[in-house]
Parts: sequence; C-alpha cells; structure tokens
Amino acid sequence: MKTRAAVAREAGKPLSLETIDLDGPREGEVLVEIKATGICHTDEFTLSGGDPEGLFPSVLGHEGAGVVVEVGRNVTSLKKGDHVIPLYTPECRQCEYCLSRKTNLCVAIRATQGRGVMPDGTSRFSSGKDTVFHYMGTSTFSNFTVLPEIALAKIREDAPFDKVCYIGCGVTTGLGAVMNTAKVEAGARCVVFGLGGIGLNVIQGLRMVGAEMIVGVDINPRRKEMAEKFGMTHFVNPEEVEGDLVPYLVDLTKGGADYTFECIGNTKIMRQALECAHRGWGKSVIIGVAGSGQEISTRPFQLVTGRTWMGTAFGGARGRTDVPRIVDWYMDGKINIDSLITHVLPFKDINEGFDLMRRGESIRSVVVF
Ligand code: NAD
Ligand code: 022
Ligand code: ZN
Repeated sequence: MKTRAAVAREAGKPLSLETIDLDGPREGEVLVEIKATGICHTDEFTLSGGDPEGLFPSVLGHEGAGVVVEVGRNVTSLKKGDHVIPLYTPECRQCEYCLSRKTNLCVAIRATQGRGVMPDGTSRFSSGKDTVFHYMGTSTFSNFTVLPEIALAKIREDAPFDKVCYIGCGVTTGLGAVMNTAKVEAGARCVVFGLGGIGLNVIQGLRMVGAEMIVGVDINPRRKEMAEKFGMTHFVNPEEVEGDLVPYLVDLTKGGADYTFECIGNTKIMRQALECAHRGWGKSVIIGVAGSGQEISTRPFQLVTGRTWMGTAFGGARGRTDVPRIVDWYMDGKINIDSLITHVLPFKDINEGFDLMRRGESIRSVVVF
C-alpha cells in the first residue's frame, strides 16, 4: 500500500513529505493507522546527524497513537479497530530482561530495532527501489506504519489521539522516572533540572506521590509559570544565583535533596544534580540524553558518602502494562496533558514543529494526520 510519510532523507535537511510504499504486516506484526504524533528531541537529534547510529533514509517519530488496521499471522493480543500507542521500549514478557522484573529494557527485538528493520531483518517501508528504514521500531511520522505486536500498548477507545500520543514518550518518561526509577515517597524534597516536556511531567509525578518540596531549575524564566501550575514549589534560575548553584540548592533543601532529576541532557548539570542530592541517601536520576561520546564525572567521594547515581529509559515503564494505566489517569483527570501540548499542527507543517522545538518556543508540538 501507499502511505504519506515525512522522510528523513539527509542529515541536517528538513523532512521530505512524500508518498512511499508500505508492505503489509508479516507474522507477529501489526499495521497501524497513526492518527497523531508528538515531536520529541531524539527525532531532531537523529535528523540533525548528531546520532552516529542514525540511518537515512528513514521514517522518524516515536510518540504516536492510532488504530489497528490489520494484524499479521499469530498476532493474538490485538485485532482490527483496537486503539494503540506504539512503544519504542517493547514488552515481550518472555525475555530474560522482562522476566527479571528488574528492568523495562526488553531485549526481544533490540538488535533489529537499532538497525532500522523489523525482527525478520527487513524493512516494510520503501520508495521506488530504495529501502526506507524504520526508526526506534515505531516510525510514527507516517500515516500508516507496521510494528511488532510486542511494541504496541492497547488503550481505551474514548481517549483522544492528539493528547494521549504524548504518553508514548514524554509523559510516561517523566512520571515513570519518579514512580518506577526513583520510587519517590510522600514528604520528599526534590530538585528538577530542566522544565521542558520531560521536567514538567516529572513535576506532576512528584505532586502525585506527595513530594513536599519541588524545586525547579531552568535558565528560561518563561517556564516558571507553567511549572508552578504543575506543582513546583520553588523556582531557581541559575543565571540569577550568585556563586555556585550546588551549595545554593543544598541550602534551599536544608542539607540536600532526597531526589534530583536531570531533564536536559547536559553532562555538567548531571554532575550538579548528583552533588546537590543529600549526603547519605540522596538519589539522582539522569533522564536527559547527552550527545554521543560525552562523559560524566564527579569525585568518588560523592558516591562513597551515600549518593546514588541512576538513569532511566522510558521512565522504567513496561509499556504494554503501564501505558494503558497512564491513559486512564489522563481520562480520570489525575494528570494534565492538555496544557503541555502548546502547538497542534497538520501533517504538512511537521517541519514547523521541529523549528518550534529548536527555538524553545513549544513544550510539545503534536502533528495530526
Ligand atoms: P526541552 O527542550 O523541552 O526541555 C529542556 C529544558 O531545559 C528547557 O526548558 C531549557 O530551557 C532547560 N535548560 C537548558 N539548558 C539548561 C541549563 N544549563 N540549566 C537549566 N535549564 C536548562 O526537552 P525535553 O523534551 O524536556 O527533554 C529533555 C531531555 O530528556 C532530552 O535530552 C531528551 O532527549 C531526554 N529524554 C530522555 C528520555 C529517556 O527515556 N531517558 C525520554 C524522553 C526524553
Ligand atoms: C526518547 N528518548 C529520548 C527522547 N525521547 C530516548 C532515547 C534513548 C533511550 C530512551 C529514550 C534509551 C535508553 C537506553 C536505550 N535507549 C537502549 C536500550 C537497550 O539497549 O536495550 C534506546 C532505545 C531505543 C533505541 C535506542 C536507544 C532505538 O530504537 N534506536 C530505548
Ligand atoms: Zn521522546
């Protein structure tokens, strides 16, 4: 069949809006009509050429929502008409990693996903004679896409696609970092570095679990108002702090934070986030993705004295299990997604969504087909 898609043809160039070919679902695969997709930083990172593993041409996008059109052989958990959210972290429930219960990093299709192909080693996308690669196993910048069954969460049918697509990455990552990775308890004092599409979801997760103090740190003063609406209790603009930021934050949190979150992708800030965690028990979670080849550093003393440095992928969420629950939270009014979606664009304007993100004007842009 044919599908409209935004194709990443060349690093550093805008996406090319084309009609390309899509093969039907093979065994264990599902054809999905994408109704809406968010634009996230890792799409831009790959498009820019910054990711050494980025493949071209490819169909980017990993934050979508849509409807099952057709299922391949031996697909048992989904049927035509089901509403779904694609998962860049699948959940097979059978691999060593899933069975361990210690991680969400399912390895069932990991190798082929990283090579831009389906588990059988081939791509469903093509353009004339050329192969077009998949991306993160999801490729949501196409009106129709094929995914493995284990990379789809089935969600309720009354949930609006143009809102819940954000649960496919940013919402789940922020909430999950708080609940699954850090396991923050009520009364905790916390610092969140970076108040964008991830940090604001960390803040609403902290409010949900009853954190007492939620300090937000951002160099963009325009982020203060939105963060307060989501539960931030104190705002710190590093550019307005005299002297070092770390002692300032240790003082503000009365000895250091119980939990800190880095939601920027800046290795210098990752160090500050660790070092303002409380001596003896503070935990610091890295969420931001740094450029390839970058390194973090601190003095071993920081860890010897009881701080824990940790990281999270997709908020530690097991997608097929956790994503439908988060959709329920949204439908029950327990979480706010609407305020974070600052721009909704028709598919033809997808490149404008990238520009809004590059200029720091949007929290999230959502593209609707
Ligand atoms: P964003 O651009 O919306 O937000 C980043 C915020 O950080 C902005 O508000 C910006 O003003 C602020 N900032 C930049 N430099 C700063 C500095 N030096 N000090 C303080 N604040 C600063 O980005 P986002 O969508 O929230 O994503 C944040 C990071 O999370 C990205 O690196 C993204 O790739 C990563 N991410 C990771 C996962 C995961 O599973 N680990 C999932 C999704 C996103
Ligand atoms: C999503 N991310 C950033 C912004 N939006 C993001 C990027 C990478 C990861 C998670 C979220 C990530 C963390 C750890 C891994 N990845 C490796 C997982 C593993 O090796 O098992 C990651 C993931 C997918 C891909 C690359 C890296 C991919 O499909 N290309 C989950
Ligand atoms: Zn993302």
